[in-house]
Amino acid sequence: MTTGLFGEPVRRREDARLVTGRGRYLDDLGAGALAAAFVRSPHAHARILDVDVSAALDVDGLVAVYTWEDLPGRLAEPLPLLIPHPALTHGRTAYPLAREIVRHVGEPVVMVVARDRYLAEDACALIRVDYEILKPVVGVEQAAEGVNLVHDDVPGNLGAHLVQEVPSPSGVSARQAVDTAPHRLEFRLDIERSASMPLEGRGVYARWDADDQSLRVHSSTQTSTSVRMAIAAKLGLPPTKVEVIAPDVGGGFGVKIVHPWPEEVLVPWAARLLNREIKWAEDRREHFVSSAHERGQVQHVRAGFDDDGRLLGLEVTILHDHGAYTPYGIIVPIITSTQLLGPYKVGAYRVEFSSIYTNTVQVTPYRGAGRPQGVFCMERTMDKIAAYLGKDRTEVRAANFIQPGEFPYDQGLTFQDGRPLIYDSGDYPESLRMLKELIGWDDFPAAKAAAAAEGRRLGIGVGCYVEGTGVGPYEGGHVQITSDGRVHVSTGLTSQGQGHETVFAQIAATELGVPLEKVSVVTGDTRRFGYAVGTFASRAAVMSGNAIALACRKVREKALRIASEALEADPRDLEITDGVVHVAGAPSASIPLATVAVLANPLRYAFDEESRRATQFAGTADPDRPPMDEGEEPGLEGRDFYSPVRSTFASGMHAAIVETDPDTAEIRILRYAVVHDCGRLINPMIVEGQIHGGVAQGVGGALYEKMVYDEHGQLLNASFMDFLMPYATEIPRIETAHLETPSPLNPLGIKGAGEAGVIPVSAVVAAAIEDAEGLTVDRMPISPSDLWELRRGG
Ligand code: MCN
Repeated sequence: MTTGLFGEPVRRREDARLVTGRGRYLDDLGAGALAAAFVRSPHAHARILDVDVSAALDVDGLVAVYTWEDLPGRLAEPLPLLIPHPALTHGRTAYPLAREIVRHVGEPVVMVVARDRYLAEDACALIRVDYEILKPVVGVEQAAEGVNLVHDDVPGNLGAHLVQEVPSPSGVSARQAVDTAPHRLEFRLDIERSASMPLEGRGVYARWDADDQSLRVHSSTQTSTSVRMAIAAKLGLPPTKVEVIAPDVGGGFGVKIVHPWPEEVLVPWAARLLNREIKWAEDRREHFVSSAHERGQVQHVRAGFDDDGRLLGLEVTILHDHGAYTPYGIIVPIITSTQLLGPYKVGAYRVEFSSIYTNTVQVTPYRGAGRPQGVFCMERTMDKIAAYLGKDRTEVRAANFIQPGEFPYDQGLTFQDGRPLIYDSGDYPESLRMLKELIGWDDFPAAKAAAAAEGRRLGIGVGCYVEGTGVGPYEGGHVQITSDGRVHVSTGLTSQGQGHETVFAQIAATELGVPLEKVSVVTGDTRRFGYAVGTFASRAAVMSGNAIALACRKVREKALRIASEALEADPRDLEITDGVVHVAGAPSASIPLATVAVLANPLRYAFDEESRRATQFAGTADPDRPPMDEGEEPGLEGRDFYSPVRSTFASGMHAAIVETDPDTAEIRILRYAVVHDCGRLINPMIVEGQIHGGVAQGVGGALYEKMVYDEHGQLLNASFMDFLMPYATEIPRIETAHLETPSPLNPLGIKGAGEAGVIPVSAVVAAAIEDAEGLTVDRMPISPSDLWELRRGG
């Protein structure tokens, strides 16, 4: 019986290779290549007066040194602003190498190419850059005062300002609804900066083929096709002369969607100029100070509600710290503001954000992308309402839920892709019921009281979220069945550890009726599939999954058509089982797919006995027909694209039980439970793995991770010695249950799952700490010293 089909918890086939050291990451490639290294700004804000490279020129093994003045044509222009938005009136991006002004510590100023990385770093150390230090702008609230400017031509450091207002059905504004509600609350939330911290940093390796006048670039990227377009545009090459391949990628978590990174265009440019292979692999400090951060926001909330805790009006004002540049536009605060409402119906809603420049590392999306901040806001609101009214926290949430019969549900907002934000399916009351059962919500008060009798402090918290996933515009899949019966699947988006080799194989095996082990999958290689968007926004399963299914259906139809001629049967009576086409109910009337693949090509190469025998079926063809009918193509292959009308909305609910130490304020998560709904599950084990990883990352955001800048714009904790991330020892066993409400929007009924785990964790942990301590927690993360201060009234 065929196993490993859609819905089965198949083990990840890529893991054996990856965990036994056979993965090929960027820095495993190009052993003999020259190395690039960068002189980066030590100042947060400064004018470059002079760059003196003379001492570096004496370094044995130095090949080239470049500053902005050396960059030709479009390479000398600022990097692209990838997602413009009308509200982003003052979008700014960096030059690949700084031109006159540096705007954050870590900005690249000089590029050095040398025989190896040691020599390149030695040369960097000998380059003298004279700076005139300018006033650094640090801290979003000070920056918003606009006394000192990050960009001279951006008054108030205000990059963007956007208001979205959804009045009540009867036309009442959010302000009015809050002002006239029976009860009101106002509060402020502080969310610190964190960052994607893939264990493998960014990296690029480029080779120029002088004969073919083409570039082959390997990049540790989430978006190989976009990197290709960007390199082609910046270097003035036709895209057909640039191939970009994502090798194994050791995590991305958002930071590797930016395209191109300065290094990603500079290294290929120098490779062509010098006609040499060149590689750059980011080190950890570079990752801290020259890639991207996220999360940092200050949020003010006004909420009005009735006696049952129903939200009648909600006003949220967000100050978003955008760092020095906006390569990804204002996507993060847009996501916060539009997905903040979660699974709830709110009478009237108004959200306003200001996106503020500071002399810190730029902001681009990090797993969850603005949603953890939004969920923190909404879930803190729910908890505060419950506390105010003296109600159970789950009861208040349930009072506000969108009900199962109300889908599709239009929140009246515009999603980040410019389309209306309409939830497609879900069952929030059932999720909450399952979660309460899983964590033992109703039994907790007794456990808490028993612990208290022993002098222990336990607390429980809950948090809900809805996540728009599977954003367009499209993704494609190509499927080929070869004459050995193997199935080759390719899709253009890349993989960073999500298990795509396994799940896409499961989809193809199911659609085509072939054993899983017969299917191989290639992702992220523009030589194999040149049209793609990329892996981010929990979109691969929905987008490439459906595209591959559609391509398989085309191939299946062709296979059945060819087999029906061979078997002299109606194609509608045919089935494919274990790679063999047979007449339903008559397994002996059959033909292997391998043979069908041979028949699909009028030029019949048959290398094995079985296929050779099958070629006799050629004799049944009409002698008056050409060997290949008009419109027909040789081979058993096809490709298709999937383009959704709008995003599909996954959802979930988490609960945690924490214990806080009365003496040391240490915070321990004892239990963590998740109910998750990503529609039909392709592989429950992989989804659980994604949720576990996400929750672990969320625990980092809830308890440990923050970028600490001083008033000079120096990042004080730019190393793994100082920037705390949770180890496995800090992560409890994560209990997971799935609810499957299929999406009506796509053929497979799936929704995304890749970011879900991270989204509500800070809200849940804060709520649990509050419950344990009887304090208010309005910040994320919260460390033992923060808790200590809160206890002291700080
Ligand atoms: N899946 C499934 N059934 C569903 C939905 C998803 O079996 N109904 C499977 C998918 O087939 C896929 C995985 O779950 O193997 C995640 O699917 P999806 O939600 O489509 O997310 P993507 O594959 O698009 O991955 C992107 C997402 C994001 S946005 C970040 S950030 C993130 C994440 O994935 N970065 C990761 N998970 C990561 N995991 C690893 N190991 N490394 C990263 O950098």
